[in-house]
Amino acid sequence: MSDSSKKEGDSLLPADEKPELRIVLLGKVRVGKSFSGNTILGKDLFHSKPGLSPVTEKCQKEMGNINNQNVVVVDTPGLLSIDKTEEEIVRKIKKSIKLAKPGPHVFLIVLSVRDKYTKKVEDMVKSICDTFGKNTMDYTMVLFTRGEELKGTIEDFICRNENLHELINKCDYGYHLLHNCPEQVPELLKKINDKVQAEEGSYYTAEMLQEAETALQQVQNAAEGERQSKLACIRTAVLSGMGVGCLLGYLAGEGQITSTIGAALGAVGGGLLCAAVAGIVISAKKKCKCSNTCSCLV
Ligand SMILES: Nc1nc2c(ncn2[C@@H]2O[C@H](COP(=O)(O)OP(=O)(O)O)[C@@H](O)[C@H]2O)c(=O)[nH]1
Ligand SMILES: [Mg+2]
Repeated sequence: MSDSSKKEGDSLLPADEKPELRIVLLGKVRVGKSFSGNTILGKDLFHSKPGLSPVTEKCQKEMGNINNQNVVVVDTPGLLSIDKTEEEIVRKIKKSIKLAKPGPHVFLIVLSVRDKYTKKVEDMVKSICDTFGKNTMDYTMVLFTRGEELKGTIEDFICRNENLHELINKCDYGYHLLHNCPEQVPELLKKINDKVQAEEGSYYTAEMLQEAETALQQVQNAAEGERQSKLACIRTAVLSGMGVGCLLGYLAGEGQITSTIGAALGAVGGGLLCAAVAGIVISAKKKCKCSNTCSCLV
C-alpha cells in the first residue's frame, strides 16, 4: 500500500473509542449492497426492496456508531444494470470516494452465493479495478450475501470456481460471508479493523482515483491511435492499388474495350485487392504481437 494514505492516527481519541471506519459497497445490481449496508449499520437507511429493477440511483452515505466506533457506509448504484450504460454507472460510483472523505478504508465487492461467478461478473470486477486503478485490490474485500442459503461451506463455494478463488487471493482484505442477521456484523468489522490497523490506518484516496483516470485515458488514447493508424494504412493501400489498377486497366483496355472503362475496372480491382492485402497484413501483425505478449503462450 502507498505510504501517502497512511496518515490517520487514533492518539486524539478517547481510550475506548476506535478511529472512524469508512466502507464503500460495490457490485452488481440487486446483489444485496443496500441490504448489507443496512445490516452493517443495524438500521434501514438504504432503500432495499425485492424485485429485479435497480433501486439505488446514486451514491448514498450513511453512518452509525457501532461498539464505540463511527462507521461510515457509502452505498452505490449497481453495475450490470439493464437500463443504464456502464459509463453512466461508473461515473456515479466514482462519487463514492468523495462521500467517504478522506477516502474509504475498504471496498466491499458484494457477490451473492445465489449467483455463479460468470465471465460477466468477472468483467464487472475488472471494470471496478480499471475504474479505481492499480491500488484497488489493496483495499478490497469480497462480501458474500445470502449466507443463509448456502449449502456447504463458503470455502467450498469459493474453491468450486477457479476464477473466484483467484479473485479472493487478490483481495488484500479477503472475504466475509454475511447472513441476514446482525450477529454477523461484529466479526466483519473486526476483520476490517484488524487489517486497517495492520496497514496503519491506510485508506484509498482521491489521488489514487485521479491516477487511475489518467492511466485509463492513456490506454484509451493508445487504442484510438492504433485504430487511426490502421485506417490510414488501409486508405493508402487502397489509393495506391486504385492508381496502379487504373494505369494497368487503361493500357489493357485499349485492345477490346475503351481505355476509360478499362481504367475504371482496373481501379476497382486494384483497390479491392490492396484492401484485402492490407487487411491480411494487419491481422497477421496483430497475431504476431499477441504471441509476444500473451501469457497463455509463455
Ligand atoms: N434473505 C436475504 N435477502 C437478501 C440478502 N441480500 C439481499 N437480499 C434481498 O435482495 C433484494 C435486493 O437487495 P438490495 O440490497 O436492494 O440490492 P442492491 O441492488 O445490491 O442494493 C432485497 O429484497 C433484499 O432484501 C441476504 O443476504 N439475505
Ligand atoms: Mg441498492
